[in-house]
Amino acid sequence: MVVGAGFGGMYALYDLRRRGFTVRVFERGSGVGGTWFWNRYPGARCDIESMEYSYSFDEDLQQEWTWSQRYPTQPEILAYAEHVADRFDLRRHITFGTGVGAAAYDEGTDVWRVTTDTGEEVDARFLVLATGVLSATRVPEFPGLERFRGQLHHTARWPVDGVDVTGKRVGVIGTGSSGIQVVPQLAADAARLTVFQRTANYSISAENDRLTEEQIRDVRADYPAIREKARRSFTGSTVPINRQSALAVPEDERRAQFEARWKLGGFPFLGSYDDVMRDLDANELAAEFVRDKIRSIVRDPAVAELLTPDDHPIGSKRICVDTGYFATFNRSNVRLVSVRERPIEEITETGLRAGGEHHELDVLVLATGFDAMTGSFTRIDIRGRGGQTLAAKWADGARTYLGVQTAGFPNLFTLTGPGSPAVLCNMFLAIEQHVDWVGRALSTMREEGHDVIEATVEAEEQWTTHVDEAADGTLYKHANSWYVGSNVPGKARVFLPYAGGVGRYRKICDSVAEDGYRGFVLGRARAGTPA
Ligand code: N01
Repeated sequence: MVVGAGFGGMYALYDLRRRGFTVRVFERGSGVGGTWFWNRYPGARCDIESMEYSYSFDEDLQQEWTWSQRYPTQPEILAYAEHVADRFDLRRHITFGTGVGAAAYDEGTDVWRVTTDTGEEVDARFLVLATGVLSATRVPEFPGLERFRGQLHHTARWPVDGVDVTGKRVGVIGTGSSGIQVVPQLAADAARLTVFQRTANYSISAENDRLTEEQIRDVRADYPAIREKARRSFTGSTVPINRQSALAVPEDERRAQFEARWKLGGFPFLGSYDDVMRDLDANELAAEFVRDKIRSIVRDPAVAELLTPDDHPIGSKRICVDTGYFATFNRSNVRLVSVRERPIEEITETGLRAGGEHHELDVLVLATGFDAMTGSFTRIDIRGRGGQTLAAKWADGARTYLGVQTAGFPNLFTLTGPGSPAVLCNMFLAIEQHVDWVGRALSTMREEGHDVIEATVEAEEQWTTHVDEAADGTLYKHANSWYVGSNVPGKARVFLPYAGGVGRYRKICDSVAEDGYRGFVLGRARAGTPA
């Protein structure tokens, strides 16, 4: 059984089916696409380039699908998901409109008993959670939120029919990637837009453009090599990191390099120099360059100052990629309110009170993020050996082996889970690698007469320590972010992704498989395959 029909679940279905397994998928939404099904807010767009943010498993698919822009919009990515579902006839195995509420491992039969929120009970030998790592939405407990009589929308639960803000008074809480994307779009239509910012964020201009026929042709001609290069790279991208130190070059040369990377747009800016993500002094040089950009774009110096991040290294929180975000604050209908200086006191029937001032609002948008990396797993009542819940096991921080399994939960796979590099790279690359690894494991087990696989406690402990140490070589721990769970009150502060590099991670996973699934115990189920 696969839970979720986003890009992870779709590929898991495709791959396990072609390996001869019987697969059933449950999907909460009414269609495929996962993240791109739910995040329909205006301006939603991927921050990885389209020609790379796509499946590589089928050469015809990647040769035939034509992306229109360098950074694809949500509607285009959703259309791609639907195309893939049709092309590979995936829908007939997917039950839509059905979430999975609980799953319990029966130690007597080695079967997962899964209960859906429509009351169906289904047994499965293997349970693959493709529930996404940025899908469990987070709504802060603002006093009075339930009283608000206007329209209230979380960016990741945006209505299918859209929201018409023409002539309306709109408030947005949150200035992460979602807020930074939605703000310019809402500002264009709203009568008044108020942005409630707690932490100023770094954002790099996307420099998005339409793809030319020549660009598409060049990538297609070299697709297999490009994909392979990305798989073996550190960041999952083909744009190289400049191997020089930012501290070792003269100032004018450094400025020219930052400027060139800024013009390139998006994530590659962080690869301007080798040590930007590893050395605080090098990082500060890159951060100051971006702060200068903000000051040069935003006309009101006081607003520019509020928008200028100064409390965390650049890139230590997931860097944002925007289209016209900072310039939006030059519009006369847009106001920035620092809720750090003027904390949100309450939501009222007609708006929001912050720092003693009441803001009348017709529409309130929560761009407040997710219980990232663990929430979509722990919100399901998953019970492994001895009835232990996954939520309880991970209460002090997620512990996994390779990000793909956790001890005490046999035959349960957490696609792109905590302890894997997924969110630090191109999610498609991460998904394909995990699904291929799981599929290969299940095929090998079948050939060898095994049908139970479980990570050992020792392997899990070693991996969890390794994940923590890998982050020590970076600046990620210097920020409060969803990478460390600090955006969710009460969540253990643990660095969740694997920061040791995508290529290295792949090698480790491959070597574990080649070594007879080192760190896993393989065995035989106590009862036959469930019907
Ligand atoms: O969520 P976030 P997101 N009072 O957690 C604020 C991916 N993504 O949905 O920083 C006031 O980053 C919070 O403030 P602070 C991408 O990986 C990708 O924007 O905690 N404010 C912050 O400003 C991304 O990193 C794309 O002080 C409150 C914001 O809400 C990840 O998803 C697009 C608050 C939350 O920012 C998450 O991004 C969108 C409170 N009580 C998302 N609580 C692209 O591909 C929270 N905030 C481009």
